[in-house]
Amino acid sequence: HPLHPFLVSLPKTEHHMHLEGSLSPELLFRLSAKNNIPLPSPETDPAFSSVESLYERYSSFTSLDDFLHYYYIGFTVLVHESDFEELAYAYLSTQSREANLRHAEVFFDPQVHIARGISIETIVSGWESALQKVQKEGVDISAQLIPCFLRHLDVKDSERCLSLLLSGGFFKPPNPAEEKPSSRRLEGIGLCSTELDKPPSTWAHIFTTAKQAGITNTTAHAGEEGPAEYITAALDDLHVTRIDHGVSAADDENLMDRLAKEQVLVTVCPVSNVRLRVKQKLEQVPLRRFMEKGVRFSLNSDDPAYFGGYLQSVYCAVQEVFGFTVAQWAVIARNGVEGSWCGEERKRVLM
Ligand code: ES4
Ligand code: ZN
Repeated sequence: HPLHPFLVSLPKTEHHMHLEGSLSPELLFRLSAKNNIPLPSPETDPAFSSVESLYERYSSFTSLDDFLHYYYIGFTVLVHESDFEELAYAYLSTQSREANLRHAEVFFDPQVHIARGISIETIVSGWESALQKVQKEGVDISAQLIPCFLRHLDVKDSERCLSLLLSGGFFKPPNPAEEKPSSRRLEGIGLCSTELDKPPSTWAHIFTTAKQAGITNTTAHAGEEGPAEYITAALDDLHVTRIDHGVSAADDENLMDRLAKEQVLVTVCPVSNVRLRVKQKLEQVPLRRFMEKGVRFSLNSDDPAYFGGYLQSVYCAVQEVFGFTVAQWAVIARNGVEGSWCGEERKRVLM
């Protein structure tokens, strides 16, 4: 494509990538061996016969829950701080070089790790080491880690997790004298996993408690498999400042107006939507409607190791189908910076 070199060099932000979703089958098998963590036997599930057969299985997910089954098996091999560091380093280092990624906000699911006896500190420390290593190599990238509460577990589990996050001081600057935007170990919270029959209102008190504790950056997966009503509920009941996925918004004209008026950033994951059969084809992801309506969106890879590609391949797939102009790409890039949680100083550098 004639715009290909432009699209590669375009400075990018990514706001919707799950750290555990960057665990490749290669690293899954390697960590399984290193940490002595058995995977399902090939007799139980032939997908685990080889790296190739696992990739093959990943290419035919039938739903969000079908994917989440494999995604949570992947978690089991992540044990040591160095495992999380390796995972984070691979993402930050590769994406800054391959896609000119300049700012990343990366999700993780603490509840599943806590249930396995892995502390939040282990994950956050591994992440911080990886970011420092990449920055020491001279890469100009900023990045934040965002814990997500999980809807497939009882909300009481989210309550326990929030308590651990707050008592662990993760939302405070390591040095209180240095309080400024983006100086905390964790910069916000999210909500993800299964969406159907899990209305956002169930998590309202979690988000209220978080706000009272000074957490202002909040987001939720809404309108992926769920209806537009769940997006409205996330805005009204959780008071989130961002919406993850949000593709169902296109079914509700009033909601589209509201998202545009309130300048809510929608973190769209077009390739993920096709892989999880939220949409049959890329063409059906409502990017053109969003663009025409002035609904701000960023483009994201979601779970790149599971959905067939990292951020650059998402940009290329979108360009192939939607054929945006250079001016439209500039709008997408600018909205991504505007909607980031990196603080005004960093935003000025990225603009
Ligand atoms: C996710 Cl694609 C998707 N949707 C909801 N929750 C998730 N967690 C990881 N990937
Ligand atoms: Zn997601």
